[in-house]
Amino acid sequence: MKYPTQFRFPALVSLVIVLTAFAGLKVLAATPRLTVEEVTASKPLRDGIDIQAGAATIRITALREDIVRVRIAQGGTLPEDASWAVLPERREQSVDVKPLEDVGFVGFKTAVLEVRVERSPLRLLVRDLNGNHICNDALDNPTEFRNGGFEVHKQMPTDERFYGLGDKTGSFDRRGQAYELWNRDHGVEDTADPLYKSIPFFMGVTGGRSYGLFLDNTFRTWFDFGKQSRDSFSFGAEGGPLNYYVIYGPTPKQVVEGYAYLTGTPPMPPMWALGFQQSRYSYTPESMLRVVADKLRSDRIPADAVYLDIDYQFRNRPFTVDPVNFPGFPGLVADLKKEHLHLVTITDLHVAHVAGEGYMPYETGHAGDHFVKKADGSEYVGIVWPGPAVFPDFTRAETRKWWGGLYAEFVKDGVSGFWNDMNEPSVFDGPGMTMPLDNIHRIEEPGFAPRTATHAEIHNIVGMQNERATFEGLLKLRPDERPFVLTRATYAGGQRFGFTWTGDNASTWSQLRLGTQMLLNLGLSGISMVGDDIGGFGGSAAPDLLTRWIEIGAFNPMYRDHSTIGSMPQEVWAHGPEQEAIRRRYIETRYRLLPYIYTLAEEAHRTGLPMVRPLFLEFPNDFDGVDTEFMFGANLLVAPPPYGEMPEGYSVAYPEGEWYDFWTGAKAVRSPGQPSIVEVSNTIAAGESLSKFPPPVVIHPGLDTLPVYVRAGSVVPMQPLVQSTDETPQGPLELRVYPDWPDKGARAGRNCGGSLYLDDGHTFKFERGEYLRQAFTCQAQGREVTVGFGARTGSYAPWWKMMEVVVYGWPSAQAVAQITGTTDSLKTSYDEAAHALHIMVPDLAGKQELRVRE
Ligand code: MIG
Repeated sequence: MKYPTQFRFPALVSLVIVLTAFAGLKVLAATPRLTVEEVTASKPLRDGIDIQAGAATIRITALREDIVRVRIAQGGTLPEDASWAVLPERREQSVDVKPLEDVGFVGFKTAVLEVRVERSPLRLLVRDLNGNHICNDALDNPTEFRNGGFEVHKQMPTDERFYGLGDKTGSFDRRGQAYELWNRDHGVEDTADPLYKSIPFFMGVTGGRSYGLFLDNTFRTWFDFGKQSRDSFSFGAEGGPLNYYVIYGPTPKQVVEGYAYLTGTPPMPPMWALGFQQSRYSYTPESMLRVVADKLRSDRIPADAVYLDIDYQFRNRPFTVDPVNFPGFPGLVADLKKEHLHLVTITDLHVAHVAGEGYMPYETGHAGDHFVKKADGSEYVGIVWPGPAVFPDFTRAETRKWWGGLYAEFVKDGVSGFWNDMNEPSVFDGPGMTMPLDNIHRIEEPGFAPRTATHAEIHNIVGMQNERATFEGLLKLRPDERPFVLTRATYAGGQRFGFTWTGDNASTWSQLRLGTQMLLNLGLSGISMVGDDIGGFGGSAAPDLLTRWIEIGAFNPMYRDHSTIGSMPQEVWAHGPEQEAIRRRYIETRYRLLPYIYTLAEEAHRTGLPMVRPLFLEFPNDFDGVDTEFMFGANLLVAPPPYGEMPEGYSVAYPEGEWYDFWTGAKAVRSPGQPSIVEVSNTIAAGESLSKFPPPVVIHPGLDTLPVYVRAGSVVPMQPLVQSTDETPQGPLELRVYPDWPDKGARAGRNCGGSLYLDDGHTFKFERGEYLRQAFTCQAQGREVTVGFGARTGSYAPWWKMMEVVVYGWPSAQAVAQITGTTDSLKTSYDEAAHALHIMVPDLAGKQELRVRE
């Protein structure tokens, strides 16, 4: 896409000098072009294969049975094996393979994959052991180096769908779209590209098989999923190594897990970061923030954090506080703490270029030689919020250490979290709104050979290394507190350092819808801790829009209301008591669900599985196109109106199995043989009429109802309402049991279950055993439900003394509940409207069983 159309070389490996002339003007460049066309020699390795293709060198290795790494170089040696994204210990890991050799191909087999390199023309085929296509080079000229970069073409089956690539817009399924990866400060729009993040990882899903492909290259890269060609997709980079990983599923969850294996998982967040957060660009002077904090409390809007944007600073200079508008900053932080509100402040990376005024970030940064240089070696100065500014050279370990130290005073004042904005980096007067591509960065970093690098190479990782510097600095300043860092720009692997949001969206219904797609694809790209600006950043949210957004955001990983300066107020109470009451109810639900949500955050930390998931992640055989509904964890299905502003009803695409309405406890109305819209459109043959299907159930949720369903076969832990995560819940832990009642004739319903994870919510004691983990099961049979309590592990003491088990789908008030092995019947109560049987049990921490029968 970046280059003139290719002509093919009939020859074998050919190093061709192409003289490119532009529009009949003078010859501009002599461009070496290398196509990799034939295996000329090969040598099996313990863990892969080395291949010579004329002048080109190829090494393919198996890091795991299901992860293959491909490296291709134009010359005789492979480039340095260093990465900002892939953990060093993963790159050192590999497995033994079985070599393959045949007249037509060379390659190897792992326990699950076959890697074939066809000799001539040279093509790389990755297949499963049944010979199914996983990811194959295109027939035509699959690998090509040119203009200092490269492009790779792969076959694209007609039914392959593509997901991932981080925060890209355009469409949920990337097929038919082309994207550029180049971190850019640009507002979110339906098709805006590139945006703030570069995650060169995608997932291909075909039928029941999926794989991931991660191109670990920090230069400007691009991905074309069939915009230019009907039967092949392609990716490439402007420079840097041709180095990619193929991660086999076959399930999408295995792909996500494999990608997390390579690039890491999110840290365990402080629990408060999962609470409700109120932000706005323009909480200044400090009295404004106090009003917001007081109002959150007096209106009983549960909340955990408030934010200060750039205007709390003195002349927008990072690490300063405006003495006029914020005269008593430590006092402000302390007062907020008394109200159980954490303060997050913005600290942009652009250090004001002010010498001789005692502005320490500049003085110490300059003295320590910490700033990015121009090509001529002088300090680069660009205009951003503070005016002329310099930029820390975050690819130096020393510079990151210095940057981390800048937080000392804010940390001492009690600021809880930090927000790294503008780190694409955004430069108002720079070429393309960033710094010149020939600016000089220094790589002085464990695992890398020390060298200088151009901005063209480093650009896409500036945000990630900024976020990392903040994260590591906070860890050093507060070794036993989990950092909270919020970054706008990042690169693959950035999930290891904290949270991100989707940037400057706008207050429109279409952006509410787009936000869900962006969060889903970010989650598939390893970036689990995500949110969008609730209510929209740009523009002013209409009352109903803000309400819906607050409803949906309750089921997103990060839950932050944020808006721009000069827009209408967008706080929860902004549109009067009626709207506020609805909004409060959803924020309360968020807090009631915290045990479930925190358990999801721990799962993300442990496995890399995202908290919000597209339906196909949980139900891989179907629903890969559904992009308005999503799963919050494995058990909750959130089905917002697809077009919020339209009054028409809609039909929910229910995945297989039974579903309960989360709000009413009723079984979702979907009689057997009643397919959803998606099923109808997937199963109906051309020319067939829809009338052979019963009409789908159409729902008309009012503004106060966000349809949320619970998967039959799940146990969802909840807690009594609190106003912040500082508050210890009073009362029992609630365990909502949604049995999967057996079909008529079947002996027993499917097993069901759930889990609970808890710890102190802010230290690292969980790594030393101070956590609480428990698994639950449930089984329904006849008129009987058995709830299993697994043996609890970890030494963290629970806040509850009792558990309230709520069995949904229970037919009547008649019930006998007993803990197996005891003869006492427990007291039960019946909620007829919800068909829910409530049973109070003591805290069951050992391996125990609760039996309920009619
Ligand atoms: O050029 O700091 O995305 O959240 O409020 C705008 C002011 C700079 C962009 C961020 C937005 C933030 C705003 N910032």
